[in-house]
Amino acid sequence: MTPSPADAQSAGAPTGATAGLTPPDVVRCAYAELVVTDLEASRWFYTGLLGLVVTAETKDALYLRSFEDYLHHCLVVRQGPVAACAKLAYRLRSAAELDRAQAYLEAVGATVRRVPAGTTLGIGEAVQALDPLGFPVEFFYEAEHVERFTQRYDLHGAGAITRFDHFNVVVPDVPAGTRYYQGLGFRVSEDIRDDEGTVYASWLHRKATVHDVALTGGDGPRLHHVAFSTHERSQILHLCDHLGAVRRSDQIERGPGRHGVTNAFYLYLLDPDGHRIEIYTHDYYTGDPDNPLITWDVHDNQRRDFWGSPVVPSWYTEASTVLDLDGEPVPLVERTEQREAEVTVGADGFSLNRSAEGGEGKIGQQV
Ligand code: 4SX
Ligand code: FE2
Ligand code: CA
Repeated sequence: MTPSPADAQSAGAPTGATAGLTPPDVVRCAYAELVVTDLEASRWFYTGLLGLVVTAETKDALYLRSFEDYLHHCLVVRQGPVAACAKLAYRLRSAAELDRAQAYLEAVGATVRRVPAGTTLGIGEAVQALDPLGFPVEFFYEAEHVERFTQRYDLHGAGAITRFDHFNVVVPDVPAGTRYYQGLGFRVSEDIRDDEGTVYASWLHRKATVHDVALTGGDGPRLHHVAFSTHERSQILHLCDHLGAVRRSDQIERGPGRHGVTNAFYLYLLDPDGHRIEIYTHDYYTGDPDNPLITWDVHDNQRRDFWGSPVVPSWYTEASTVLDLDGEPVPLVERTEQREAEVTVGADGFSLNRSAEGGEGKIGQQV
């Protein structure tokens, strides 16, 4: 961990097309829409295992919320021909921000459309766009309020999901993606770099947690994962036990562990279509205006797992296709810069723990 470059937060100052425009006031990441190929298999995963609450259900979709949600949903799971991500939605501070969102996205060259209330069940008027990074995004304020189940402990299972936490997206050019989100008013909390100036990943936030969105370097646009938070680590461990008990431990992709970046306790699951779902807890408060940026060296073996556990190769290579506003897959752009899994020997777990001593990584000794 080294101090960050002093200019890291100012890099997103609006220039060119957005000069003079005020970006929309984004409160937080709010919900994702995933296309799945077997709704019944997904129903088991999202309600039977994760315990998400069904707010509404149609012939081909489930509208799900976590125990703290009072908005209609934080996840839509919709049946379709091919597994994909159909939407990443952000909540605005008021309905007046819709015009700002539309103007801003048009200025950065996005394909934008304004949709009336009810276009998505439970959601008011919205601005939808294929953003400059190639992702289907939505900005909304109005949404249907439903009962908040915070204290319905009679309904909380041992693995209760409290909140929606973040999106993680794969983009070929992390600095360009970071500048785009900074222009939208997001602040960088952490990143992963090397000495030659290559940026491998960055984490950006609007709400006072480490992130609402993270950018992972790779062929993109693709969705890397969506993350839900629990109150406690024990709830994450229970989900592992639950999967073991039903002989579905193969749906555990990575973890449980402690992230270096964000400090969060984590678990990555694969839903029945291979969409990656992270369960996350214990990151830290970032709401002060001078929250310090943390930069990790890509060779620091504790950056992605604080205990030095290897990252499985699939975590670096696999991600979900994203759809454009017409439901067509968005073509991939290859990453031209170095890839993290290549510069860290093997997939991971082989790099330096104590770089000052020039020592060997803990697992490299064993092969
Ligand atoms: O793998 S990392 O420790 O870099 C990491 C990945 C940290 C926080 C996250 O939410 C994540 O997905
Ligand atoms: Fe994450
Ligand atoms: Ca490594």
